[in-house]
Amino acid sequence: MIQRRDLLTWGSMAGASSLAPRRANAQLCAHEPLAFPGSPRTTPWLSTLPIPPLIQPVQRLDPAPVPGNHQRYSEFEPKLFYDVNVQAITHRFHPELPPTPIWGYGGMVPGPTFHARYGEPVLVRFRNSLPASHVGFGLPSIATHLHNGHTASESDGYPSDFADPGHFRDHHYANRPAGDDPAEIMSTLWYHDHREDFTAQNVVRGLTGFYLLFDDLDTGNERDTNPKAFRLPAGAYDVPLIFHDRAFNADGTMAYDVFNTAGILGDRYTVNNAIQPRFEVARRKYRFRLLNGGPSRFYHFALSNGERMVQLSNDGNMLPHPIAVSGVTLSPAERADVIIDFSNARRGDQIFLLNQLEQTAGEGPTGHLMLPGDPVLRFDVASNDTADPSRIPETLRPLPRIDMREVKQERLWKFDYLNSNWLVNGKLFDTARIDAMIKRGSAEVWTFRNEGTTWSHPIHIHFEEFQILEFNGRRPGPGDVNRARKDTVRLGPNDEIKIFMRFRDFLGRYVMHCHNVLHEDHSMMIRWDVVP
Ligand SMILES: [Cu+2]
Repeated sequence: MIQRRDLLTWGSMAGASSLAPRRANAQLCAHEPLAFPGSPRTTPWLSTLPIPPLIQPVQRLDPAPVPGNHQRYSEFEPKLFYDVNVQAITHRFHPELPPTPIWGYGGMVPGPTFHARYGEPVLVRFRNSLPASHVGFGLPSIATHLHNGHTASESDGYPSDFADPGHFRDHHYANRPAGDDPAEIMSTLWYHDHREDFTAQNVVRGLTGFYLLFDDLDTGNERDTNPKAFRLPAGAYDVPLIFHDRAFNADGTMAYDVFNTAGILGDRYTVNNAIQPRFEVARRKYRFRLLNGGPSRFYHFALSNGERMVQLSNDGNMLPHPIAVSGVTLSPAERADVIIDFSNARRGDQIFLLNQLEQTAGEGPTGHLMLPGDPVLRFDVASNDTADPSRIPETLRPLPRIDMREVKQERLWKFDYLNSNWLVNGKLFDTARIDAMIKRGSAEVWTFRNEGTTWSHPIHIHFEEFQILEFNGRRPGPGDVNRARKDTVRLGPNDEIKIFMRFRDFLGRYVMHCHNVLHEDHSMMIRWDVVP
């Protein structure tokens, strides 16, 4: 008999599709009710998948940026400047729903996608043009975090570094690997709001976007003639997908429960902020960048035709080698780049991307798989064939070495709940209290322990990636997708995870927090500082 706990541990999801169906009556083409009942009816597959446009740089920023506000500015002098105006607009999540008020970077949801390159530092100005008189959920005050950029503290979107309406904040992204180590190069990042106490509301209001990094191996060119280039599917075949579950009021406006401090589950799945869209695909390979945008739902993604996907990365980090998987589990903020190959599909086939992970209101995922699962996105296999010069390399990026002699400090972080608050080591977050002082140039071992019994906490550390030393006493083995660099790790009930990380390059304050953003806001977060 399969125990519930077994399903919550890493790696076991891969074989879990052989479980007996829990909901044998689930219909792939019908609307599946989720945990937040009451959204108006929507017909699935009416919308085509929206693809956020690429952001374009501007010639100059006015007023000019102040180099003295940034660490190592002249060393990583920005080559490109971007101006992102954060605006209140309306958006249609579905053709059968009326436009509803949202906030968008550049006035769109998701915000525009960055294509950034290593060795090409950029400066991004986020301007707050939100209405100061806003009514409803969300606070018109922004702190933008590039998750998980290797970013100087003052550009990292520290929760109290916010800009109110009429103000802006400049973010300097060096686009330089941690410790100048090529093994630390990242690929799929995203930017989102991190305003103290209001991250959940502002993210649900729409403040998210993709930031994709390229380098000499992952070049974004599938016809690259450099023999070392990965030549992964690129251009129109490299598709970012952000998943949310949302709820709507009877009048079609977005719903939110400001009194919920545990976790909000919507009854409509959106992909790139369209409810259950369809996407026409050619019979070839695609790179999909899967991102769980939250706020609180966990997913296990699988394909309705039973085909496997090839997982390239875990969070923003390439694996040492690609791994064929039957499904991908993502907690809020986790990412996975996967290859889906449609070359064996028949013209006219409809293939569904399914969420199979069961989660009920007020709790984390149960660990049970719903079979066949909730259809989230429909792939329509097109009638015309397209050339496919892309490939899946055998080797991606080696893992950075772990040298335990560099470890100067071990720390234990206990995650628990008391009286509507979510605590770390028994404390609420305080922007002014330093919970860990870390010497630059050192490494540390941290242990995360979940002392709760119902919620899984996706624990996210800013700035530096970590590697899992032990998951409940067991080291991830070769072929395990969690033998990887990570920036967010799912800490299930009673789980204990031990990680290794280095602290390099920049000084200042950062945070570690639960990325169920309702827990983050109430107030499961700590401050840690890198000091000389
Ligand atoms: Cu949590």
